[in-house]
Amino acid sequence: MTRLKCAAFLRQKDNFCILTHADPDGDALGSAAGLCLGLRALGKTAFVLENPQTPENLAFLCQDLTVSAPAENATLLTVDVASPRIFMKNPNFDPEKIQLRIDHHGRSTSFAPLEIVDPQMASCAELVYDILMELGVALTQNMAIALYTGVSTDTGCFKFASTTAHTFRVAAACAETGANLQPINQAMFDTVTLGKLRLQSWITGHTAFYADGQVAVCVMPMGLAKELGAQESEMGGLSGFVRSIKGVKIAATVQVQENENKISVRAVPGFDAAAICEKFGGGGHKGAGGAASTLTPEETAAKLTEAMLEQLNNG
Ligand SMILES: [Mn+2]
Repeated sequence: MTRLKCAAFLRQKDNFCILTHADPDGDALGSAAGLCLGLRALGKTAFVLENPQTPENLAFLCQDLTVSAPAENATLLTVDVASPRIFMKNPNFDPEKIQLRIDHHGRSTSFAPLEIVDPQMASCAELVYDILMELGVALTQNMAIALYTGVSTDTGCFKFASTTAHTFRVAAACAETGANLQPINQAMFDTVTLGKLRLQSWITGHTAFYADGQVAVCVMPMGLAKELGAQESEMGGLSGFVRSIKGVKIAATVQVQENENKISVRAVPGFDAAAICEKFGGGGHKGAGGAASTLTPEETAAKLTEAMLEQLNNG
């Protein structure tokens, strides 16, 4: 689906309810908020469906835009959702009723009758921006704050290889609204909670290194966050911390949970994190991927390490 056709669809419909994914990140929530505000600016009725896993530091994005359940006649659409496996954990929507998927994940599983998926976009927020421009929406400061949060967080503050000229153009358009973007940068990239620091400290003592330190895997036992006085929500992005250790090309964390093990993989350019995650039915981007494994933690770590070493040697 082109941007033009997507804009035509949105113009024609009304009563939108925007869905994000499980463990929503800045891009999911920023894209949802930006799109919601943009649709409202066109005179439409639009809401973001409440995501119970919204982290505290991102709660400001959709604060005044949410509903707990979609209206009967709602037009359901998703942003940044790569697969039905990661639908948000709000039981009040019917996945069969999703009409449109807006996404930027190259490796993904189709689930909606209408889809616009552009893997050239470093963030879903960039695609939302393009669609809003196609719709003739004038960017407001609130929209800019939402979209900038999506763009900046999905690119690690414009550091990832996925960052393009388009990414900077969208960020520039956000800045041109006069919105104060510095607090977002400070909150997202220049602030670390004590809980997260404790988790990182634990990781430094419990990471296994392979292939001369090029591959690193850290298995985090169930209840670790609680034990360290950290929040579950502070466990996001820890694979990126492991990846930042000098010499590491491919890093993974395994979070042992009640019914499954949550896998997160990060890779430097030249390697493919998503390909590793696909072995567990997950997906993502080359730089970052995720999956869930129902094997035991030991089996998960063994299979994961094998896939990472294979990627290191053949990727
Ligand atoms: Mn994204």
